[in-house]
Amino acid sequence: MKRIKSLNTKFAEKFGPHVTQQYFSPGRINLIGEHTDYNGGHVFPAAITYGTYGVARKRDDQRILVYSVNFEEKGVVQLDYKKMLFDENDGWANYVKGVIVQLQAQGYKFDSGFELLVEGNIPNGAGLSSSASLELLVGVALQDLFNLDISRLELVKVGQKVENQYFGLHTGIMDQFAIGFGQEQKAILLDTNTLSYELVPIVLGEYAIVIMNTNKRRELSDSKYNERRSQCETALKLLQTKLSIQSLGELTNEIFDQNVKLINDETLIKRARHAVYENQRTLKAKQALLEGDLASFGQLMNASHASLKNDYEVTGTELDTLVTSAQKQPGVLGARMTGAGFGGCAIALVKESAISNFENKVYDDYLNIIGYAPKFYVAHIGNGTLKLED
Ligand code: GAF
Repeated sequence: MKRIKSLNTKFAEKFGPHVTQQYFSPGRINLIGEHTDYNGGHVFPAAITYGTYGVARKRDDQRILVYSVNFEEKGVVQLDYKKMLFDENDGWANYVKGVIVQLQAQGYKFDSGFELLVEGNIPNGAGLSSSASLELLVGVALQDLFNLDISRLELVKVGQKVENQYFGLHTGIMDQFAIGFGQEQKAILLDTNTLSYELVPIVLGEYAIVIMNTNKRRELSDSKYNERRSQCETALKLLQTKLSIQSLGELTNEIFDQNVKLINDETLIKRARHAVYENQRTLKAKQALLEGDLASFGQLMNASHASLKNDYEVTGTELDTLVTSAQKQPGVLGARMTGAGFGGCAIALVKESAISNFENKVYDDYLNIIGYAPKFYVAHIGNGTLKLED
């Protein structure tokens, strides 16, 4: 494989010629089911073929040396098992530390240092989960190098804990799960309440999923994300004064509507309504995909975006501009933002023969309104994190 060869060459330049192990960890898109994963609802993501590559080897001493081709300016970052606290100066390498800290907390031992070189081709900060991709890459590499007896699900949870405890971002488990368990041409319907999941074939016939990148840098998104989560938790507590439920994901739209008065705050009602309705839409979307009813799937995508815009308020001008333009183009069945929102990417279900016209038209609309260009990628659905054989 050409890429492995070039990564090994870069590894040898940085660390000397050694026998190495190679890994790949994908990014993800979410087809539908947004901001439902911390509300006990369903999500419907898939791993994509963009991702993070890693080359690693164990050292004979205790030194940890890591290098990212994407952050060359950082050079080789030296880490120390005894100094694993977050340090802004370490930049991307904090993810490596976060994974080590979580694994150590669970009793896993590292009997030596290691070298790791990574290179990713997930568009940066685009909401396609470059961070979860890196977390799983590091987790799987360490599992392999140090023969750690840890299951894939535990590694997925380690990744989530890195976000929650190391970085203080109260995310759900969707991203790490999609990246850890993804399969070629399959979407994952995950019940975040039980962690049971179903792999659903993505059969799109003459249609394709086009990823549209706003190229908007995500600002303040972390605090807004955490705020949305705590608003949902407050709404849940108010509903629990009468309903015996553990999460918003247990509610049907009808039961929510009948009890909505328990939530005495307009903003909280909107947040909870999104979580409940989006969960129901996700279940319908999975059924539509299974039945090959792409028209209904597209309608559900459109409804999802409207709810994320009006009730959850996580879209913003850039995502709305892309999605509004996308939805009115010929050959489009539906479009919506994907991921956390506040910038990042949207996806559209587009007839393959119409893609080039679609991209031109959406590009022009976006440039006219926003003042800078968006970017497009056709999504290919690939496998979860794995060790590569050369
Ligand atoms: C981010 C989070 F990491 C996920 O857990 C999920 O909540 C998503 O935003 C929104 O659906 O990607």
